[in-house]
Amino acid sequence: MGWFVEYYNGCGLKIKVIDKIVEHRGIQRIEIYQTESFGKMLVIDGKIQLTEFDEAFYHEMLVHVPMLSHPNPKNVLIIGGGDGGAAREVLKHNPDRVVIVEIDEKVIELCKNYLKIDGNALSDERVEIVIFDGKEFLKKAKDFDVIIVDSTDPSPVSMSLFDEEFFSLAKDRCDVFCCQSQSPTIQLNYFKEILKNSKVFENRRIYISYVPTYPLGLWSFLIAGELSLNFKKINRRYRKRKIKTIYYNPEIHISAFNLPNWLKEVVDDVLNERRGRNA
Ligand code: SPD
Repeated sequence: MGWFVEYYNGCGLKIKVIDKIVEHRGIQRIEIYQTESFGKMLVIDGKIQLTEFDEAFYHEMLVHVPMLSHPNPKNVLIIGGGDGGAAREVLKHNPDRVVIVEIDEKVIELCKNYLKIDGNALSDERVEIVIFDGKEFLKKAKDFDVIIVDSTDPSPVSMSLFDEEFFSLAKDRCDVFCCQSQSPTIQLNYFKEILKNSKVFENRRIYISYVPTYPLGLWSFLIAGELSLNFKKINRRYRKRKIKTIYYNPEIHISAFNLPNWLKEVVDDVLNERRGRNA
């Protein structure tokens, strides 16, 4: 069929597509493609959200780092995540209840029918799906053990999930919070904004992962709350919960917090409210 190209600041990723499986234009433009090398691919508003080839690299790191930071996560909130990949990973921890708050019901419908990466999580009886704005939901929400934000890139639809008010609401409603925080290499402004806006969390930390089909391959996550970076503890929980993963392991969990010097400097500058080299 041709090539799909995702453009970022001054460069782009070009992926050979065989077929467009479905497209819907509503509050977001949702497309699902069959690619030549990466299986099916979900694109929202022109940005790759996942490919079958590497979605686990992202979802496992987004989910297992916060879930294993908690001693007993039974009640979990996912904001976004309408494709069901994050819920699939959360269910591996045997929670009592998982609430997915997704603003765009078409994401759920199309992913359930055409993408099918959720491992039936979207139909699991422990999973409750609420079609609503994530921030508005939080205003009235009760407490969760873990809140995970699996959002799209900042856009008019998702922007409210990245501001100070959102982080402040989230802080009051969970023990452990985690969100995706964009590419620190090619989306540095977004990355710094997220870090800055989350200052309500006293002990927030950044960790990174490799996701080949995301901008420049290096992806970041922000985690906050009651954290533990003790390898023995994380490893014990991973084994006790009998988690099976293809990317995540407790060694990677700990090492993901070791940032390269340039990124450490950016993070330190924001945390200390300094105007650094990269301001
Ligand atoms: N451009 C990459 C944005 C990735 C964040 N969202 C991914 C959603 C997959 N569940």
